[in-house]
Amino acid sequence: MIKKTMAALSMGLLMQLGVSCHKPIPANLSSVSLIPAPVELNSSGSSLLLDEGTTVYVQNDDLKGLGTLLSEQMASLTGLEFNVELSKNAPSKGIYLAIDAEVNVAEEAYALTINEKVLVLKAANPAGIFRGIQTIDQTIVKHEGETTAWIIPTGSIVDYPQYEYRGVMLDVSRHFFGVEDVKRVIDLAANYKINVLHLHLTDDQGWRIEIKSWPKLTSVGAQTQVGGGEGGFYTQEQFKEIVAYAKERFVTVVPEIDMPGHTNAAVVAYPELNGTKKKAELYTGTKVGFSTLATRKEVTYQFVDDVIRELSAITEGPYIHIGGDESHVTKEDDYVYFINRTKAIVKKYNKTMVGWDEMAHAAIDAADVVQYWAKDKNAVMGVEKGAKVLLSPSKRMYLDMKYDSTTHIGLDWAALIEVDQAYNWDPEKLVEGIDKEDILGLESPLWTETVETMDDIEYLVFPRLIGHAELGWSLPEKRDWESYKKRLAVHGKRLKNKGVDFYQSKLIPWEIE
Ligand code: TNX
Repeated sequence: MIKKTMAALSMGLLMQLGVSCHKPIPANLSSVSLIPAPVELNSSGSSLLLDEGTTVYVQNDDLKGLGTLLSEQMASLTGLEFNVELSKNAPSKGIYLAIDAEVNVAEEAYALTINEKVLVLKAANPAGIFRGIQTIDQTIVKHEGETTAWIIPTGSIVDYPQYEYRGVMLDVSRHFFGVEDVKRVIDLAANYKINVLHLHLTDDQGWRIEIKSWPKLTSVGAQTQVGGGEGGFYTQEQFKEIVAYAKERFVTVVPEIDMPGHTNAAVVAYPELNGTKKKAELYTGTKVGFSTLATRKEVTYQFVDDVIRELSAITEGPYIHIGGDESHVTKEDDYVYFINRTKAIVKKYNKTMVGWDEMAHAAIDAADVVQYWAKDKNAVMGVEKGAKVLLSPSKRMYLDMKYDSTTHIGLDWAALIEVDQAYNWDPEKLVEGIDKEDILGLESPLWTETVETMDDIEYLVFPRLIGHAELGWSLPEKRDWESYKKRLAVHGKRLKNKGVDFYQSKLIPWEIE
């Protein structure tokens, strides 16, 4: 009797203190489907319960935005609401985000420890916290017992990326996509720890970025797109909005002005820049390699200087991409002359020059980045000149390639790229003569000749980008197709919840309900 009273009393006391008396649900952190696979993970077999009372604490004001972001991501997954509060010290209960200089194995590294009461996410900088938040989001499991509960399995994770540059490219020239579409791409990609958005801003079919000193680039050059639609462009304010949005998600925007080829839209606007004898007209087809700037005229370098100056001023990241691909009507020595002069201009504005692999023919060096897409020889030449390589092998990473011969959009000139073809390869072993230390990272380009809507984007990007994200982040020994396809299967539900119109490959045992 006395015992019972005591028990009731202490129970009452606990309730008064607001301590819930649930028994932790056993769970296994190792069987959670994390993509990219983390470097180190230990499971301790129990779980932390998430409910309306769970608070996200942040160590300082600078982390408030990230705390809010986590609470929003968790809310959209669970339907629960989570408060965000400031707390200098780790709380005894809840979720805690804190800066810790010792989590410094690599840039973007983070450490996660989860017990039955508290989850602590630590990183040396906010970028690491952001990556860790994406992991937390993926560890949340819906437990369906007598009642449904949202839990996070207990254990610990220490994680960091293999490559510092993990990008996705969107061609907004062949078909234009507005600011909201671009933001959605950033959000979806950032969930998988992608940290670069490359915008292919100019091409034969349209010039998509306002340049104040050369206004006809957009008033004339942005008026159409592939198929004859109305095209469009970003004002500098809109571009800054994209850069700021990306920055909040620790994504760097890399703007590309494709030159000296792929410049039909520019030379229609300013015929004095035209390096061919033919009069240029607005173009809505899909051929490549017919246009060039006048590489030996000074006005061209005034143009390049103005464009790079204005673009650099609104680009926060270190990179400016100058294109340099498929300049089929530019003579080789004119091409080299053009790249060399452009390199000096990019340098003058304190940016790092990136260019497609043909650029390796010019006088490039350790300050530059060569983006491998077509030719091993070019990429190796770039490395021999000291440049870093960004890997975008068209046979593995081109998101505009069809999945199989029945895919309703996309091209097939490089390959048919099923989900396994996109995933099952090793960046370090791709090209003989290019080793891990030569590789800056990986990037998945989406060219949009056949891509007209956000649904089209989603269909070609997902799920292949998710596999590329793992290639760029995870250790080679943690990557395995059999494991990956089971983990990806679970992400089907997540993609569906976010309304992503992804390709439901038959190779994946999707768990979509
Ligand atoms: C090649 S990749 C191109 C693009 C096209 C793409 C279509 C590269 C540097 N140039 O201009 O859009 O193929 O797949």
